[in-house]
Amino acid sequence: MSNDETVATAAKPAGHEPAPATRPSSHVDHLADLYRQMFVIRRVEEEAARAYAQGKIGGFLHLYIGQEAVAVGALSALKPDDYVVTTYRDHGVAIAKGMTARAVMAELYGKDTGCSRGLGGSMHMFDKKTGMLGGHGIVGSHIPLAAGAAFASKYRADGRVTLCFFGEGAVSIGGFHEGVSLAALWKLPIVFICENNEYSMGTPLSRTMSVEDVSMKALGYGIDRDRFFAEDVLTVEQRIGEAVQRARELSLPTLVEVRTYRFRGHSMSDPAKYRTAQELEERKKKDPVLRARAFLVEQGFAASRLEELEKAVEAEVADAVKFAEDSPEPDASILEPTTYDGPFAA
Ligand SMILES: Cc1ncc(C[n+]2csc(CCOP(=O)(O)OP(=O)(O)O)c2C)c(N)n1
Repeated sequence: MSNDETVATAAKPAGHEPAPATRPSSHVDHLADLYRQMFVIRRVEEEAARAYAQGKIGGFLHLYIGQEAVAVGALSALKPDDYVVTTYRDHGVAIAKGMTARAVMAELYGKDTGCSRGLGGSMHMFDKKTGMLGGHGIVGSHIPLAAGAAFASKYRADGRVTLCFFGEGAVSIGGFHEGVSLAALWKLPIVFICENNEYSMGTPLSRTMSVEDVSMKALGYGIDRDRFFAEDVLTVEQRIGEAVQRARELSLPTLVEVRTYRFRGHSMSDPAKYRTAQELEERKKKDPVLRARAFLVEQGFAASRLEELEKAVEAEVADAVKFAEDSPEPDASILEPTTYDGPFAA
């Protein structure tokens, strides 16, 4: 299957044009910004893995390393006040949605300065300000929630679009079908993005689904679909952008299957023995972060600017780690108002 694989949809039956060979400088600057975001995510997670190994981060830690082009490309197609809902593999989406490396790292460390005041940890990145509606730990459970957010937007006519990310493991779960069914029925402004990274924990897709083309599920609900590889962040931005436009302008949902690959285990405790070293090495050759970097160089982005950009990212990430380490633990008194007397208390 090539990187340009295109699935014809009712809204766009024609094939997609390949990206132009050279781009004007504003496009190069745009690519540089996408690369910067991916590099921040990569470096934040590498530092998180190190801190986890040192026992500074507890609980689960599901890394997004290898999948960065999906979050960064997709969220680049959104407006700032649009909504996003995702799974426990949420650090990349959180940063791409505009959350700071500090807020994410401090949450990972369980500190009071984290986005959820250290109470949520890795799987519960949440930030009302940026429209980041989580971070959800139960596979597929957030898909109806995302449909609900999109319903609210339609009801209020606020023009917002919701992006909902999930893994291919969620597609056989009831919540997926409930969410997609309602979105189709009520014509909700939402894009369902299945990040097909080939494994649900250690189980390959071929052992969980009779039809391996996840996007085909859209046919059963009469909605548009798309399917492509996510090695090039600009491709992701363009293709998700088409679905976002359909949601915003026509209030129609789309199911998009984005083919990707995670370079680390499912979580930090997974040695990933279900795949060969050779398979991993082959996939690393298509690393979306390195690919964007190489493309920038090819497009004439000055080496000095690249060095400056990468230094700034390193400084931002080092600052986030220091911030998390220096921040206080949440005081135990936070448990009472968040459990009994908070805004949701009876
Ligand atoms: C309802 C439910 N069942 C099982 C689990 C345990 N679990 C956590 S992640 C996961 C695999 C999900 O794989 P996938 O949806 O493909 O996402 P990926 O981890 O590959 O990003 C499972 C079974 C869970 N969290 N929720």
